[in-house]
Amino acid sequence: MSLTNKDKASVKALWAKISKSADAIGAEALSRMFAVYPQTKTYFSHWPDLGPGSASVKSHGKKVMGGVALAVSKIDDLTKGLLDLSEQHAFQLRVDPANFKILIHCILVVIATMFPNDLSPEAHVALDKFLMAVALALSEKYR
Ligand code: HNI
Repeated sequence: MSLTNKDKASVKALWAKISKSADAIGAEALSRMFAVYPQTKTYFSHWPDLGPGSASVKSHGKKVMGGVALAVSKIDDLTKGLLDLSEQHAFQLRVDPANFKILIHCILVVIATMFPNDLSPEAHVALDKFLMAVALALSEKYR
């Protein structure tokens, strides 16, 4: 399931098109995660407002997509590139890594709804493989 050079090129090409909308993608993906998988809200109970469009959702959506941008830039070695983020989620934030798959699913759904013309089946496969590799890399420090 590792990313081929073709997958990497496809992810980079897609990212070049959609990255200017990264903040909006992040906010929408988080809102969907909270709506569709409400158990994920427990990690954010310290926020004043978890509703869609809230300041917290917007600012955190931006941070998450900053992590995705980092991953795109480290696509050749995601394990190393995301090690600090993995460590933070494992030891400070104590997020169950099963949740990574939930959020990347939401990110994929949001990209599909916002950019239907850019998500050919080939781009979809590459993005899916990339996001799964991101979730795996984020899980590294839990081992
Ligand atoms: Ni996550 C903080 C990236 C999935 C719970 N998260 C961050 C930060 C980044 C980040 C970047 C900010 C770190 C910092 O401030 O230095 N998180 C990512 C990425 C993914 C992800 C790239 C997966 C694609 N995080 C998740 C999931 C959960 C989660 C699935 C829980 C369901 N993350 C958190 C929490 C924080 C956090 C909680 C701290 C937020 C806060 O403001 O308190």
